[in-house]
Amino acid sequence: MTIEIIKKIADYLVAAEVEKREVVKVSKVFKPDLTVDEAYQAQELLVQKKLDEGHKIIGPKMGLTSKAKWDQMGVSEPIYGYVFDYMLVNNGGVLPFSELIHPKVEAEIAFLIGEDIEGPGITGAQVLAKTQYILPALEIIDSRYENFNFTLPDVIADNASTSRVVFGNALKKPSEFDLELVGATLSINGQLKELGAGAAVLGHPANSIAVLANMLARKGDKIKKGDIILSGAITSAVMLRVGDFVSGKFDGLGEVTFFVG
Ligand code: 0L1
Ligand code: MG
Repeated sequence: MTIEIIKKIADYLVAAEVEKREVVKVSKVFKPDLTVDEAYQAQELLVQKKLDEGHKIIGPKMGLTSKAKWDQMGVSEPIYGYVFDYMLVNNGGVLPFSELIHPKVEAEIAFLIGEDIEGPGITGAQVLAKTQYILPALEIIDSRYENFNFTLPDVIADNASTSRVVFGNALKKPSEFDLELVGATLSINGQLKELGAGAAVLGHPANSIAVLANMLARKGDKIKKGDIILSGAITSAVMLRVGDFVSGKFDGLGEVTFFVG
């Protein structure tokens, strides 16, 4: 019975994304006692549907990686989702607003992984040793839920609100940086909206990737060589509107921009 509900949840959320319409949270429509494990099962089915349609995974992504977001959601662990190839927007390119529901943008550091990383027990230092490059990124999140009203299982099932990503052009060795101190600013139409440093992401962005490896290990999975992984938001997320020119500047990693068309 539960598996039937989980399938319905995955179908419902894929349809909401494809049809670009906000929906009532799945914990209200399908299962008020939806657990985190069941939500990840629904996310796995959603991911499988996209793979079956021919989309390719760019890498997992981490969400809810700041103390502020934990307090807001009443949780004490981050979540993960998956970025697909159809979600990529060119640096300096156009993000078509009509493809999305109510998008927000946040600044993140991404990790290009050089060797498989298999938990449990992975540390941030081990992640850094297996990271080929780091690169700056702007993540566009677009919760499929009406009025951003969701619980933790709801957002997990919704692929952690993943929607679009703009990667910067700089590929830098992690050893050149003290990533907890890397600052980022997020500006819209030339106005500074948010700022932060890498330490906002679980104390150090590599810690977030280590947590991911350890979470994936619970289901017998691992981080794979070649994955490009968003480590979590350095800044708060900012609502986007048609006509916005968005710029994220990262200390030592350059600028990432896009225009909302
Ligand atoms: O990338 C993320 O931090 C996902 C956040 C999920 C919650 C939201 O949509 O705000
Ligand atoms: Mg994010």
